[in-house]
Formats: sequence, structure tokens, C-alpha cells
Amino acid sequence: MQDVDAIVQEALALFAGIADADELERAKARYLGKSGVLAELNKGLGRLPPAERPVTGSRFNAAKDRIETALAEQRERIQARKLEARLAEEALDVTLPGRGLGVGGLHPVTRTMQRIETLFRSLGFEVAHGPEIETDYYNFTALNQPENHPARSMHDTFYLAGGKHLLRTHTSPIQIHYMETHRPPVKLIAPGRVYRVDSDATHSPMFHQVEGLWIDERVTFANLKGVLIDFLRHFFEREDLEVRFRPSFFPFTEPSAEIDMSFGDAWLEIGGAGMVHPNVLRNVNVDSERYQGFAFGLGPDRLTMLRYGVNDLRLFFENDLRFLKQFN
Ligand code: 2NL
Repeated sequence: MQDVDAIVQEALALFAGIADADELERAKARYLGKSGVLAELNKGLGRLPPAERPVTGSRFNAAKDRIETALAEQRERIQARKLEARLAEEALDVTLPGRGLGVGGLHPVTRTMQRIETLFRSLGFEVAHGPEIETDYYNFTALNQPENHPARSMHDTFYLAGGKHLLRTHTSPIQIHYMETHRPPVKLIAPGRVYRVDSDATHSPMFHQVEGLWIDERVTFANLKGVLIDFLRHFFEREDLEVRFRPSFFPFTEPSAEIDMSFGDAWLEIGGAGMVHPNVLRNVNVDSERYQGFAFGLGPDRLTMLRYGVNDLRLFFENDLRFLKQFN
């Protein structure tokens, strides 16, 4: 009989070097298959003299056991390595730092609104708010607006289905509500969103307004000029900013003026103002012989464009982050 031990060593060395499961099965066939090395050896066993058969037979069986054991062990090793590789590939590194959420920022118009509120509070004004849906009375009638005034038309004002309610076209209704619940002296600003049927490069159907109102026994047009000039010079951080009051007309003020501010060599209109009309005071049961005062309206969208040098109003409402990020 050939050297059984040499065959075993050869098989064990071969198995140990195999990393692929299919290749291992082919190597198994070479030793343990029907016409493999051990099957050939087995045939020789039958031709031995009977006296030698037990010893040689048991050596043969021991060799076969060792090869089968080595095969099973190598199968397990290959399986274990395969699993290890898969786990390594699918592993999540929970110790990696997070990607972060990024820090948000305030919309430039919001920053302007906050700045306006801070400056007017420093001048002693309260800040009041109110609903965006109003009745015809609070938006027009109480403000001395005639029934047939063009601003009341469906072309200029958004009416809700049913026709009883509308989207406020200015924040004056806030001040009417305020005067119904507070007696003079009243000194407040009313910031918020307002709506008009209007949409082009310089008009948005929704825009912002800040109105102001100061009523007491001797509040004059000189106080109006003083407050607005002081506010605008602080808002734009320019001591040399000029303000011009150009005669105008509003149903709710008398006299009325457009407010212009200097901008290089030019004048830019930024709002309107005037002395509150006695009819408006009477509508909220304030004695117009004893009390008087001023009101004004400013456009914060416009003020934001001027402060930051933005040339198209629509940029404020498109919410393109490339635009918005520049303000934070
Ligand atoms: C403009 C003009 C203005 C007012 C708003 C007002 C409010 C009450 C009484 C009287 Cl409760 N007046 N508001 C007065 C004058 C002008 O706004 O051009 N706004 C952007």
C-alpha cells in the first residue's frame, strides 16, 4: 500500500490553501470521490492477504477520517470568513460625526419688521396686532372711506366668498380695534401682512405694512415730522438723511402727506401720513375737540430693498436660498 500518511499530508495542505467553497468541493472529489485517491486505495485493500487486512484497513479508515475532518474544518473556516467579510461591508460606523442640520436665519423683511418695532418701542410706541381677515367696516367705513371709493372694488380688494369679509388692505383696522378698547393717549404701531389685487415687478398681492398712530391732547404735525425723521435716520443709520413731506390726500387724514426720503440725488417715496381725520376719531368715540394726533403708513418691503440694495421685490417671495442666505 502507498504511503497513506503522505496522502493525508498532501490533502490537508491542499485544503488549507483553499479560500473558495466550490474549489474546496472539487478538492474533496479528488480524495473522497467515487474514483478519487481513497477509492483507488480501497481497491488495493481487497487484494491484500487476509492477515494484513485489519491493520491496513484501520490505517485506511483513520486516514479517511482525518481527511473528512480537515475538509469539514476548512468548510467552516471559509463560511466564517465569508460572514466576517459581509459584516465588515455592511457595518455602520456609529462613531462618525453627524452631518449637522445647518443654522437657519430670519427673512430680510422679518429683520426689517423687528428693527422697526425696536426703534418705535424706544420712542414709546406699543406694538399691536390684529386679524388679516376683516370686515368692510374696520377696513374702510371706520376710516372715513366713502361707500363708492374705488379701493373698495373687487379689482383692488380680495373679498372672501359670501362678500361679508375681506383681506385687510392696510393695517389701519388694528388701530381701529385698539382705539375701541383703549382711551387716549394711544401711541402704537401696527405691523403685519396686507393684501391687494396687484401683481407685477414692483407689486405683490401680499406685502407688508407698518402703520403708526399717536393720539393725545396736543400731538401736532411737528411731532409727526420729528418721529418719522428720527426713525428713518436711525433705521438707515444716516444722520444726513433728508425727509420731505409732500401734500397729498387720504380719506382718513387731514391734512395728508406723502413721505419722501433722500437717496443720493433722488427722492424716493416710502409712505404716507397725516393728522387723523376727526371723523375717524368720532367713529371710535374719541372727543375730536379734545384729542388730536397723527397717523402714518410705511412699506417695510420697500425699506428692506433700500437698506440692502435689492432691486426686485419678487426676490423676497421666491424663497431662493441663494438669495436668502446673503442676509445671515
Ligand atoms: C401709505 C399711507 C397711511 C394712515 C396710513 C391711518 C390710520 C388710522 C387713522 C388715520 Cl387708524 N390714518 N393710517 C394714514 C395716512 C397714510 O398710509 O402710503 N402707506 C404705505
